[in-house]
Amino acid sequence: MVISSSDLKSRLHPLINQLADAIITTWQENLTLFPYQLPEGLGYVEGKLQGEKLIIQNSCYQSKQFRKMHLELAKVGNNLDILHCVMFPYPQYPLAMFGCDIVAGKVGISAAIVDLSPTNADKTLSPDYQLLLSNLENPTFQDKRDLPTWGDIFSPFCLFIRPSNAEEEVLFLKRVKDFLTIHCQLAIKSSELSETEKLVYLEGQKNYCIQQQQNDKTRRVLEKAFGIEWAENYMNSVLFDIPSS
Ligand code: BLA
Repeated sequence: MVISSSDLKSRLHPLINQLADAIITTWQENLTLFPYQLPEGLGYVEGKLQGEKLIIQNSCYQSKQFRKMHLELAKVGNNLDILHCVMFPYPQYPLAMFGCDIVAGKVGISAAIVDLSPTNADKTLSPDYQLLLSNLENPTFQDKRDLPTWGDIFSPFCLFIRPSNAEEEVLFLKRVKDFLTIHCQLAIKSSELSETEKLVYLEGQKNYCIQQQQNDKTRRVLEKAFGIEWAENYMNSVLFDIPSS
């Protein structure tokens, strides 16, 4: 049986389902979207090497300010549901990287992370991001998680939690929407940098991708279903492709 994309979405954890809708809606409301062509054969993939079947469903767009806006939904057997989202700005705009990852297991969500990560020379969010983010309501979450060492790319506003209950899931969803809206609004207002400044942001994005590629937890899930080489290629060309210009 061929499982269509809408079927996959409805079979995922409700927070993932709602967040996927919220991301696409926020993009549509704020930006003019154009399709982004992922490498051949990597839009929808199913894999099964050992154990459980992994289904991956990608949606990918671009806009004036963003080279690539990627939303990925994945299901590993009946055990693991995943949402992954990254927005790669064109480096000529002085924008942060939006990133979000949710991992839900049988007993609920184990990891929910969202950040607007700086890619400028001093790896600090610009004052406009800082002001808007500081002005948001900032609820406390009971179970904050520690970042791995490669997570030095994230900003002080990074939220990494294990939601403790349904209320915290809703609060996380709200915070992701707020981060996204701020990001899209700053994107619309941003003007282009000089060639030299652009190179700094390009370097920052490369560093972001290099660090994210070190996430062994992501790599292991992909390797188990598709093999080492496939996982390496997927991490380098779909999840965290290093921009060339
Ligand atoms: C953690 N990511 C994880 C975990 C799994 C995945 C299984 C462990 C969950 C846990 O510790 O509770 C798996 N994530 C995936 C897979 C994909 C994915 C298979 O996206 C894609 C197919 N990861 C991102 C982005 C961020 C991110 C954009 O893709 C942040 C903006 C963060 N994921 C992230 C972090 C961890 C994680 C920080 C915890 C890693 C650790 O504790 O070592």
